[in-house]
Amino acid sequence: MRSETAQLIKLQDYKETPYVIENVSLVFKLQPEATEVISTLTLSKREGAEAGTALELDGDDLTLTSVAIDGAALAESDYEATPKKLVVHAPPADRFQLEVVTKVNPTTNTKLEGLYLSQGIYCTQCEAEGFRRITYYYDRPDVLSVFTTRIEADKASSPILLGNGNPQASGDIEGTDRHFAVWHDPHPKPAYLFALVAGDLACISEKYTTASGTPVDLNIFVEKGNEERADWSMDSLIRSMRWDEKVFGREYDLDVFNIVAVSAFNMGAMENKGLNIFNDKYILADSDTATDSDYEGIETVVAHEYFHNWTGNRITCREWFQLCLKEGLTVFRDQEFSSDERSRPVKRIADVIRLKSRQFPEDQGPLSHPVRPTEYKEINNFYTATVYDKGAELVRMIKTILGADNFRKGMDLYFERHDGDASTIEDFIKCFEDANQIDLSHFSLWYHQSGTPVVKAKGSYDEAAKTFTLDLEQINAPTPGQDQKKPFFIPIRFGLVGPNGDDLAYSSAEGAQVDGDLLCLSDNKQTVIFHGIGSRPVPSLLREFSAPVKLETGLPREDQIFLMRHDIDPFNRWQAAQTLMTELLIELTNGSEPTGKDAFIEALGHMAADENLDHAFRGFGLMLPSEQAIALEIGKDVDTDAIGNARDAFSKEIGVALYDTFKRIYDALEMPATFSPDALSAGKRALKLRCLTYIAASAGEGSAALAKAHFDAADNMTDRISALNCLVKFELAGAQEAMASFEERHNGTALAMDKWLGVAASAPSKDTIGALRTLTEHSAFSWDNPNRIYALIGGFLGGNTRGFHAADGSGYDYLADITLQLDKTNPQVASRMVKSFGTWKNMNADRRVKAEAALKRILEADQQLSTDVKEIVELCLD
Ligand code: B3K
Ligand code: ZN
Repeated sequence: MRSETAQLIKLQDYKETPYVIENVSLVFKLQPEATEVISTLTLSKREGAEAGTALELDGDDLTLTSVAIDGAALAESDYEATPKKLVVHAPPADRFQLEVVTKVNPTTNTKLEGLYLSQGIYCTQCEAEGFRRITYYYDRPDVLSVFTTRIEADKASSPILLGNGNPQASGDIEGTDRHFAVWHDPHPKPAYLFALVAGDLACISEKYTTASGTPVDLNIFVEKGNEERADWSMDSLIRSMRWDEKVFGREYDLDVFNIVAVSAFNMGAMENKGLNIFNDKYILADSDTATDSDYEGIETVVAHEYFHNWTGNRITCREWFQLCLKEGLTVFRDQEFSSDERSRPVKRIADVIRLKSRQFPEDQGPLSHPVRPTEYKEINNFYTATVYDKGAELVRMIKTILGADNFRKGMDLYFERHDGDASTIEDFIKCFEDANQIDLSHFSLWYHQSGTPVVKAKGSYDEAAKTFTLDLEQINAPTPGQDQKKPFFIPIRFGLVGPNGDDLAYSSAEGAQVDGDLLCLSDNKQTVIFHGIGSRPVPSLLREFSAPVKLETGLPREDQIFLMRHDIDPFNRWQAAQTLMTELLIELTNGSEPTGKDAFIEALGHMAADENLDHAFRGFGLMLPSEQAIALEIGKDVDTDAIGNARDAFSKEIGVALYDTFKRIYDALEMPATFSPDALSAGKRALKLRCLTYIAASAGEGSAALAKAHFDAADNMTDRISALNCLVKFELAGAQEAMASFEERHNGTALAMDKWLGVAASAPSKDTIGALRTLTEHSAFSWDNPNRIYALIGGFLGGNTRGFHAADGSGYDYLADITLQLDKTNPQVASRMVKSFGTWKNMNADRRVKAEAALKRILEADQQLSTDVKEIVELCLD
């Protein structure tokens, strides 16, 4: 083991800086291999700090050229400079100017953090701690300052020069073939929101007028030739801006809003003030290369980054422990936006699927942490589903508990009270409390206590007394670092469904806080008695998924089927189908023949064919839980082969039993002649393709031909890639030919080929790892671009459960190799991949032995591990 021990950062150690940075002036002399950065900071001593206190600025991998104070170069004894910090031992005055010159190399910056080159375009990524890779600074979110940026670059290769804020000046640099631009951002901001871009880019533009009449220039910059593929993003941006005015009363606050799409980017996008930088996957779309879910993803991410302008930028975080303050809230806002733009119930189902598939596993394993953690080693490891998606659920619960109007009052107060602040979760909660004279202290536990509560519910009807009794219990198992748990405050939306499918009214309720259709569980055990219930109800609990818990109702299968058919809450109709499928699949995995299977399949056919339901909803209704979801539900001693085989057999059985229904729906769904990504068309495609998948799974006569014909006739990526996936997954005739034809058609279009890599990575194979190694040699793949790695390696880890968890340990070994290799160039990407080990403790003994050995091999490897990877591996082994 050659790695250094990284420092544990603790929330309790938070201290303000002794100096404030009043303003920052930056000059970038861009050169591919040696960019000079001249930073002039106006600093003043914070009130209360001792005069002459040392100034300690953060750095990472920096080379100092010079340092001066108020125009005079410092003597060597006055300061200490290392790649990681700059310390001025005793600044001479309470207010002074510090001028620091550093040199950085954008070309060799493979971490894609700080200033780097992506396909000849200079760009930056500073969140969380990338600014310190550009210049020495107080690189922390609570130091806000006004930035002015001058960018100088070669005119021919970088005709476009972009910075934060508003453009102030531009021109040629006399006597050279270079030019400059000056950008000024009047809004004080932390360094993580700094950005610059320089390159040869094309752009599409629109004019926007805010609700109060201020004009804003909107521009989306893309690589030349991609202009038309940015139209959907522009449309999404304009709709987001309007929506935020209407729903949250928030307007944009600069003269320009620029978005730039780059191809090499570690995550989805970044909300830099006035200059969002995006992974091109979340900007570029046309029907030939993007699927319906890509269009949806673009709409969501464009909205998300835009919404950060208020929740994140104008009100930022005091320190990174408060990350959920901006991320959870902004995810909630983007979810609401998409719900308003599309179908609310369908969006809710999609969001819950995402939560359960990403956050629940995290919370059930060694990587579990609170939505607001209290310690970390590498902050980049905490941009997690827990912080983002569970964080959004907590905001949603506040809205559920308070009601829409009171929620809005709290949000209004938050914007009014904290505009310009670096805030905390406590500040946020206090706004809802103060605006509504309510105590949310018990509710707040959700931010601090990790783990997914299990809620058990058992109902009994007393016909004579006309009462319905609901026994509720919450079980909170220990999670890493939290052995003792307190009960959560859990809002449960509910209905008591009567025999004809309508909700039954109750005359009174006792035993818990109950108001209308909302019941709040606040203790470990509570019994609620509803009076005045005329007939035996079936309880429909946790409607709209009103809290991020695992609900166990123990309802008999016929009651679940009843809810699946009759519940007025669409979410719970879907959930009833999912619960049944999961139960049946677990029994099938264990080798038993479940009861009620045929009745369930029949009900599924009804749901699929029910014309009163949204197409997209019907598509979701037909979706079998993923292999990972079943594994998570089983929870321990998991055999992934048994799960995969059971799931294949069950989907075949459903396909055979409902073949006629699926074929009828498939044939009847006519698609418009021209492609449109709107929700209705996307929903129709989703339903049609779900039917095709079952038809393909049935392996009946004509299945392969139908899937191949669908592939051949496809005039859009959604149809093409789904049909290809059917052919490959079910190993149908024509699969290889279709793979070749897709490759021929899309070779050279990286984002389209990513999908091909994904299908190939999840294909059944006798030698999965051999196939993966061959794919890494394919011209469509590159180790230098995160999107390619996420497509191929991520496609394997997430989409090929049997391959990754292969009993011989080959998948685990491969991941260990990949992690060690990637860690040398891009630790963030390596860490993201190695997180797939997070569920290893749920596996059966043989697999556990192999996974543990692979994890230990990473830790003991003869190479310097990044903090990113080391922290995850250590947590996994803990
Ligand atoms: N705030 C960025 C994520 C930054 C990740 C740094 N490792 C994008 C977003 O959540 O909007
Ligand atoms: Zn965000």
